[in-house]
Amino acid sequence: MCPLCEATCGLTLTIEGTRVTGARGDRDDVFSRGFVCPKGAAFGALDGDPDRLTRPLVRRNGTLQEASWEEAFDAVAAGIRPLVEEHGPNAVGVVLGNPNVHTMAGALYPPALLSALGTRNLFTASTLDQMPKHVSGGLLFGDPFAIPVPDLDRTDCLLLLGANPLESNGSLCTAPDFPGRLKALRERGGTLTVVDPRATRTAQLADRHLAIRPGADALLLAALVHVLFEEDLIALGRLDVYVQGVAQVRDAVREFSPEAVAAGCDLPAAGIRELARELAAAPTAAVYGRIGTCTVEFGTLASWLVDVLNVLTGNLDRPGGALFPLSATDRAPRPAAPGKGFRLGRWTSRVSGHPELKSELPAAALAEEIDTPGEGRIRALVAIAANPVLSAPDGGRLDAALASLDFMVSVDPYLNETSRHAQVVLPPPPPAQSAHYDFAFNTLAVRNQVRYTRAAVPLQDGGLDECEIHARLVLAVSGMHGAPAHAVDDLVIGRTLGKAVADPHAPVHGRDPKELAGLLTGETGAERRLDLMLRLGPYGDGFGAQPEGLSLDRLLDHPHGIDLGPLKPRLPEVLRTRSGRVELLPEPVAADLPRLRAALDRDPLEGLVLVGRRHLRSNNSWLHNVPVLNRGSNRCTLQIHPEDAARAGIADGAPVRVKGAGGEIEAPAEITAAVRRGVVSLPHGWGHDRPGTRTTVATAAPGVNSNQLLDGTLLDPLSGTAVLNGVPVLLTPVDEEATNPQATL
Ligand SMILES: Nc1nc2c(c(=O)[nH]1)N[C@H]1C(S)=C(S)[C@@H](COP(=O)(O)OP(=O)(O)OC[C@H]3O[C@@H](n4cnc5c(=O)[nH]c(N)nc54)[C@H](O)[C@@H]3O)O[C@H]1N2
Ligand SMILES: Nc1nc2c(c(=O)[nH]1)N[C@H]1C(S)=C(S)[C@@H](COP(=O)(O)OP(=O)(O)OC[C@H]3O[C@@H](n4cnc5c(=O)[nH]c(N)nc54)[C@H](O)[C@@H]3O)O[C@H]1N2
Ligand code: SF4
Ligand SMILES: [Mo]
Repeated sequence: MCPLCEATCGLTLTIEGTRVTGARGDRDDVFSRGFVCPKGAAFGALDGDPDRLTRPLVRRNGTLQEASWEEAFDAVAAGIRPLVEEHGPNAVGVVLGNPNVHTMAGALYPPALLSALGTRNLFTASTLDQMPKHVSGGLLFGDPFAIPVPDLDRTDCLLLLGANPLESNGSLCTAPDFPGRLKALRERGGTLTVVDPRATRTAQLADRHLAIRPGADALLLAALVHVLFEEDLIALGRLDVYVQGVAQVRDAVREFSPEAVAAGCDLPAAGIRELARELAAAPTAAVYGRIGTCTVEFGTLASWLVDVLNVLTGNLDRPGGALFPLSATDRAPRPAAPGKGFRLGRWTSRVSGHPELKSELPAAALAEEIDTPGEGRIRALVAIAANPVLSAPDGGRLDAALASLDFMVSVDPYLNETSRHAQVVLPPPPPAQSAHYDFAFNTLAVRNQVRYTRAAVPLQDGGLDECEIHARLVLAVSGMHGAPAHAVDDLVIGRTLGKAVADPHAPVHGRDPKELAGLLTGETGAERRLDLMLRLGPYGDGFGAQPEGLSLDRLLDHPHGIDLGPLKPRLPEVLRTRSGRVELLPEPVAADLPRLRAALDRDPLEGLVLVGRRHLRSNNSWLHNVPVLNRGSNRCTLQIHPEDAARAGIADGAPVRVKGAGGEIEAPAEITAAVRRGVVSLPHGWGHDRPGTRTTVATAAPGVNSNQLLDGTLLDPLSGTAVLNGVPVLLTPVDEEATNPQATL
């Protein structure tokens, strides 16, 4: 299984000895059916990258040196425990990066790590990404993981905002061959509308491309809702009995007429009305918003409005609309009942008072939590699969903050911009040497299915499976340093079974947990846990209650996976709100709406704003070290519209100085009408020119870090998500600076 993006394609590898010499799409895979993209095809080169660390590193006399695993974990225990004992649990921060959703270890062990540490200082990539969707799902449905997925294969009408699946291969919508699925939508007569300030490859595929002003999606979406009410197009259908707050939403969007938002969006009012009518009239329709609607000023409001539109058009939870997947390791469905609801801000961050979300604090606040003196300061950091020096705002400040820590441990295969600060680096083996199961993405997939593969290549001498690395890390930071790794798994298994046998809805109610634990199969702790989750899950064998049901053994008999069918309606059983209904206008959202109303009266910015972009052969900050992926069109250029370039006196290819609140960087201009006027675009994840790293290829063509333009203060307040798109910047042509320092735009 390819671990490189959310599409989760099955791969067929060619292996010579222990080396992966080829990778192609697995034609028999029940879900991806042979699809592969250039990244997946480069799996062998990535897997065999000579810059990958193969041994742990421990800092001695200031330099990182290879060490044994025993020495490395001893150093972790010695580095962390005394700090916790002296300064309390919050002295240790935890940073979880994106690849944790692609590894089994990242799904299974961080909860144990966090409970062992007891820290409130958790930072993840979610607050640079999808936290607004969690907040919206949490408030509307009572469960932050209840994220509706557009039913790509059956919808008649797709409104896609701020996503570019032709480059990203999709996000919060796991769909191998997303491009093919969009083409199929058009071929069966469906319509595709893309909202994006850039004329992306996805936009080029659409019936309609709306080149919106960055940051204005919440205005556009509010206007669509407005039209539905104004023109009497609300049709909840079977949702009617499950939804409360419809009339309140009508009042809330009263001021957001298409005419009122047209200037802010820079879109014609008539087109907005037409789009609303089309959504309402389509037999089925799905609204789907991603990065460009999340990492913006009104990220949560936009994410909420996406869900509201799906509800008001009756498309939530119906085939062809937006549905909740049911993955094989989800909790088995049970009778609907009111839940506990979702609360935000149960505590706040120390320095800026940012509210907690899902027990996390904003990634943009990590640096200040380290470098601001005082009680409760972060003194040690555990970073797992994270490169926040490049991926979070103001990498320069974070870089300095990391250097000031008393202790840091990184679980990372590379010595890069972030891990170079660690006292201990624990490198996981390459993906071919790791088992793979998509715990996260199966809950976001356009089709229910389940696939598991064991490591394709045996673990090489000296390597340690990432699950074992995580387990031993948990033991090292708790009082159990030196205990066998399986102790962590045994603990989790015991606890889960204890709960299951006490649960009257569980198939194992009343049975003996020890007996059940003895029935688990699997060669590793992680496999036994997977077996447990599958057997207790919605398709499971219930330890004998459903003899035909799923178990690890059954799954191993199907190396290309098992198809579990199309998505099905799940309301009301998914709801966990206190009311037991969809709460359409949650109080925190209502309280944030005045901010959006104020935007109606705001004059659009005169100058330029920055947006990001992704390239098919890139992946955040860490694929630039693979030669076949780091060349050709995959370059760190500043895209600018020809008219804006002419006004600023910028020539194609010439270096441009870009200034933002957090700093300035220099990148070559790429003049292209693919970005709208008033917008410039830089990709993120570049800037590999810091000393002390070991990424030879990336360092040779380093690019610049777009996040250096941010100072970390711009956040979507409800979700703590950094504003990464629609950020004001100033440009100066570098060549002209000497003669005319005022030539800025
Ligand atoms: N300006 C701007 N900034 C952005 C974004 C944007 O659109 N614009 N996007 C944001 C988004 S959506 C995200 S998700 C974040 C991502 O930001 P991060 O979570 O920091 O992720 P990556 O840049 O992917 O870095 C991942 C790290 O994991 C390591 N790694 C790779 N494979 C493994 C593995 O198997 N195990 C372990 N332990 N480590 C591994 C890599 O070497 C790298 O150090 O960036 C965000 N930053
Ligand atoms: N090739 C590749 N694939 C990846 C990744 C990668 O780095 N490279 N990263 C992975 C990760 S971690 C994630 S989260 C996903 C993200 O997957 P997507 O959400 O599809 O992300 P992007 O490709 O960045 O597309 C975001 C689009 O939003 C547009 N945009 C910017 N500002 C606005 C705005 O204000 N409004 C609107 N409507 N649009 C706006 C941008 O121009 C861009 O085209 O991709 C994943 N897949
Ligand atoms: S689309 Fe994503 S999962 Fe599929 S091969 Fe490409 S990188 Fe891998
Ligand atoms: Mo992401």
